[in-house]
Amino acid sequence: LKRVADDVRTIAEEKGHWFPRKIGDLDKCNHLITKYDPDLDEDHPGYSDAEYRRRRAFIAELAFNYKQGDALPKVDYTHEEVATWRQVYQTLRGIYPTHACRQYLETLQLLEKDCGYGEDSIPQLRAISTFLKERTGFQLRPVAGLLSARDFLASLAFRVFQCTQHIRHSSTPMHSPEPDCCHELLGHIPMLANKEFAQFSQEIGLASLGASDEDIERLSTLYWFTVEFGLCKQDGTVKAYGAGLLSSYGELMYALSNEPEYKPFKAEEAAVQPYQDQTYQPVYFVSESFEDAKATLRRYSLTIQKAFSVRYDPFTCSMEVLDQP
Ligand code: HBI
Ligand code: FE
Repeated sequence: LKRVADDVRTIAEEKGHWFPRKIGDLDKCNHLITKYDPDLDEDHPGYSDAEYRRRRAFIAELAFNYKQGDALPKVDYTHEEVATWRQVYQTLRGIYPTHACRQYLETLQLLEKDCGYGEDSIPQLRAISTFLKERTGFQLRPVAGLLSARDFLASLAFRVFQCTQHIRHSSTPMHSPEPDCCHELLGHIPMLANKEFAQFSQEIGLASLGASDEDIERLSTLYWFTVEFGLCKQDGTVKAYGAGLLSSYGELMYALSNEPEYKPFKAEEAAVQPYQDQTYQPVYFVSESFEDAKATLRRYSLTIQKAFSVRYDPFTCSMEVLDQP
């Protein structure tokens, strides 16, 4: 039942990489990276917990069976899972007012008011997807774990966010080596509910379609230092807008302390900066403002060289491919 990450190489590669042309093609953008899988990684906190692994397999199966357009699966979370969520929610919620950017705080409040966000239950993807669709046109689809950068970025081009539905192991509520619902729902969703942010997320996605492996690597590194670990200046202080920070109490405190190195955000530099996925980042990029981060990312996306350009048609949920040789 395991989907092993494999680098699919086809004859199409000679003409450029395959990419999804219509939203239903996202059913094929399902290549998982098994680096942090609880069944395969001995260092995963759930590795020696058979019950946790059974639960993970059950939730993974919901994602494997999902087809574009299906109703999003609901998960009946256990007491233990909700207790982990509560601990994460309470701890992080307390520092958001001082550590999170304004845009994040605004949409988090809306999610609390209109979308069941709170410490007492784990919000369901179905309700969140409906909420997002009304606000920014983004929708969710369930995914079993860490996706290949190419597949993950391609989904963004369709304003689809691939979202895990399981929760981290209860022994490590403040840390997860892989994405889980705390990371997605507290880190990514509030930002995707912001119109500006939704737009540049889609633009990174559009730039990735059919791009070379080297460009995918640069785009995903840029994604890492912005969407995941970005900081920006606001009212004279530095605030977090990156999802990896907003879903990790320890790293959020650290990132806004005087320990790490700050660099002014420049896309060309961030796109090739080596990064850390095992521990806190030694370097963060700080943009002059949220708007500046957006404009800089957009400018960079437009520099990616391809033999064609794409435009998303929201009426048919498909890509128009232009200037194809
Ligand atoms: N997969 N499920 C999932 N969630 C992410 O946030 C994610 C991913 N794959 C790659 C990725 N993020 C990024 O770090 C970039 O490589 C695009
Ligand atoms: Fe993420």
